[in-house]
Amino acid sequence: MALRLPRRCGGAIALLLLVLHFAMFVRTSPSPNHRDPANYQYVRSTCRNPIVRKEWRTLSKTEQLCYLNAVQCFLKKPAITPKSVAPGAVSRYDDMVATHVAQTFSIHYVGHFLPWHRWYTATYENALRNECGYTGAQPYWDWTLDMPAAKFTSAPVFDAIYGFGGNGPLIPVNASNPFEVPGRTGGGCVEDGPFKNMTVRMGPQGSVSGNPRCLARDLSPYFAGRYLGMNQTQLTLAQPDFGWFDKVVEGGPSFDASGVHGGGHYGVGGTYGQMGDLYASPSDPIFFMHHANLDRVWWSWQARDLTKRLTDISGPVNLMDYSNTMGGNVTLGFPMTLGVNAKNVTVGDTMNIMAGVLCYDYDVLY
Ligand SMILES: *[C@@H]1O[C@H](CO)[C@@H](O)[C@H](O)[C@H]1NC(C)=O
Ligand SMILES: *[C@@H]1O[C@H](CO)[C@@H](O)[C@H](O)[C@H]1NC(C)=O
Ligand SMILES: *[C@@H]1O[C@H](CO)[C@@H](O)[C@H](O)[C@H]1NC(C)=O
Ligand SMILES: *[C@@H]1O[C@H](CO)[C@@H](O)[C@H](O)[C@H]1NC(C)=O
Ligand SMILES: *[C@@H]1O[C@H](CO)[C@@H](O)[C@H](O)[C@H]1NC(C)=O
Ligand SMILES: [Cu+2]
Repeated sequence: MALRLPRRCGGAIALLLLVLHFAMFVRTSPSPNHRDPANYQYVRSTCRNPIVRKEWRTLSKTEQLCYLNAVQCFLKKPAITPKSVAPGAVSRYDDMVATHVAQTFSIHYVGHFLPWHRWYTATYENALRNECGYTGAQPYWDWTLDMPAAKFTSAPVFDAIYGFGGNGPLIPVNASNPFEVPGRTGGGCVEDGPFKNMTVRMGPQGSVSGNPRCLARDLSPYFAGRYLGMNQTQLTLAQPDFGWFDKVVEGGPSFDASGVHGGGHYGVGGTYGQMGDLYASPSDPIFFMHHANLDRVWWSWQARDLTKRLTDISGPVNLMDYSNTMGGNVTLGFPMTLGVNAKNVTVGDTMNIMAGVLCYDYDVLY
């Protein structure tokens, strides 16, 4: 399907959006700390006009198509990763997935999990803007609005025209993947929407040699219902320090000990969908919608006590090393890389979404 190209992407509807945006504030009363003008001055030291990330369903239809169209463009741009690094990378989109695949075990269940994924999502947002003419900000998917479980599959993000398409057909679990995500309902190739014919190349597992296959989804409303509700989100936000906050976001590796992070990955990806693949999960464009919301959870948590939380970082340098037997904790100076996709930064560079290398805001916080 040729995605219907909106006549113009950006500008004309800004006024209407401003009005909608304002109406939303009045309705949901965001956390007072964040909107406190004194605090705002303090946060926005170098970022005068942050782009504002909004929830998918609050975008106009034109804005939604402009975003989806920019993703299609990025899927067609030629890769820049050297063949020696990722021989199978064909598109710029593959470049992004390849860097995640290659670093899988050094960016999850570590102290810099949230900082790395903040920089990763912002880099994707910048790429859509700088390389594909997108003029908006990265939207986010507030899954708490699609709860309870019975409402999950009708979430606006799964819309076939103004969304990322829906589930794949049901494929029974077999011996090739014994990890049956509870409540899974799909597993086959996505059957509708703009990414129906998308070619996924990176993965499975650590492979970057190129394994062309379809984009698959395996929705589990049950799993999503268990971990993506306001109850789990509030539990996350109630954590006293970054160490606990990060642990509750990431949860444990078992399905029964998930957090909001795993809730989105397995709720969408199940057993056979890419979102459920720890390595190649960014292959599904919905990944960035989910991670923008996780980032919003983190920023919501930070904004409740900026004085302390703009610099609060801890957690292991090494995978799952929560008792520090293999090494120490991550600190603000800890280096992070996205390969060819962005310049190298430190954890400290990513703590404030409105300073230094970052310059975006959220319309509404938790
Ligand atoms: C997918 O590809 C098939 C065959 O090339 C084509 O008929 C179909 O319209 C395409 N669908 C989309 C959504 O692009
Ligand atoms: C198991 O299912 C996967 C996913 O559909 C499929 O690719 C694979 O061929 C199946 N394996 C067997 C042994 O049936
Ligand atoms: C949140 O609600 C869901 C759905 O009722 C439930 O399965 C889950 O255990 C609850 N989580 C918490 C932390 O209370
Ligand atoms: C690492 O951070 C955790 C909190 O995330 C803390 O409990 C622990 O004492 C720290 N370990 C070291 C060696 O500083
Ligand atoms: C960025 O960091 C990576 C990993 O440490 C390193 O290999 C690379 O050379 C660095 N790039 C630059 C431009 O410093
Ligand atoms: Cu990840």
